[in-house]
Amino acid sequence: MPRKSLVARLRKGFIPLAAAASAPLFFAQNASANWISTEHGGSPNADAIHSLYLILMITGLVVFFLVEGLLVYTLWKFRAGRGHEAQQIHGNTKLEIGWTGGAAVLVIILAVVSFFKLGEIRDPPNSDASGYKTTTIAKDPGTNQKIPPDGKAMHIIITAFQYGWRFTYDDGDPSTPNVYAYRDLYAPTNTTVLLDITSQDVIHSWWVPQLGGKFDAVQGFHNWTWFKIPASKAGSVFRGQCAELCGRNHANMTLSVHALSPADFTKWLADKQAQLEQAKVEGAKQRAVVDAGETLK
Ligand SMILES: [Cu+2]
Repeated sequence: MPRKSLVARLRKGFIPLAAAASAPLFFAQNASANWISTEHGGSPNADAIHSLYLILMITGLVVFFLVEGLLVYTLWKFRAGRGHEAQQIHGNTKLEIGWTGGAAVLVIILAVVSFFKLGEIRDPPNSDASGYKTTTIAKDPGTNQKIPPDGKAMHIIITAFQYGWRFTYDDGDPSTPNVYAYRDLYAPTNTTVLLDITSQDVIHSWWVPQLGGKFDAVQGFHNWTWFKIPASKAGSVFRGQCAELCGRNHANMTLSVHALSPADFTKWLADKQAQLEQAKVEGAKQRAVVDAGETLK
């Protein structure tokens, strides 16, 4: 086979091959997220991440089109033509100082804007008066914990494990048992929820894109973050996924955050509490059977 036709064939085959390889991406909606920016809408920290992302991306695009546009213009303007060669231009001190200084100023501006935005992303606001009842949070020194200005929030302990999530609703009262749930986290709107993230085995990572950034779950260590779902999102479900490869079932380590109005949440919590109490009673009955020496059916 002549060499030329092989190259031509490869070239011909490349486009359909590339198209076929990238086509599945269009069906993986979660992989494409928001197409060009981050997911948001469930919590002010996610919104702040999104707006910072847009500021950086738009600035980057403006610089890109400015530089590439100037390059294309220069290629066209100083090109070779009939009767003259392409112009060869070397060195322009003013211009070089200009674009070096300009780029440095731009980087400084972006850094300052990012630091201002960091507060919105990291610092939890106060709960609303219409939110679910909050408890005073005792600050955990030696961690990255941030607490709202009034020191109050709802406290949920997230324990990741191979392969799931346990959510413990800490009511701040050591004399009553805490309600807990797996995989589905129910949360009240208008309420600042502080998340205390840890793991009971390997490293996992908490990530619900619409509710904010990603946080590692590490055994023996506590990572803190927060969310505050607006009232308009009551009834919404936010999907999440472990974002740290943690073993063979990592892909199945999904979770859902269900937003409920504070009234609905109070009801949910009471129902869950009753279910757990009932399970304890049933457990005690089964234990009594075993203790009596009978066989469990
Ligand atoms: Cu995982």
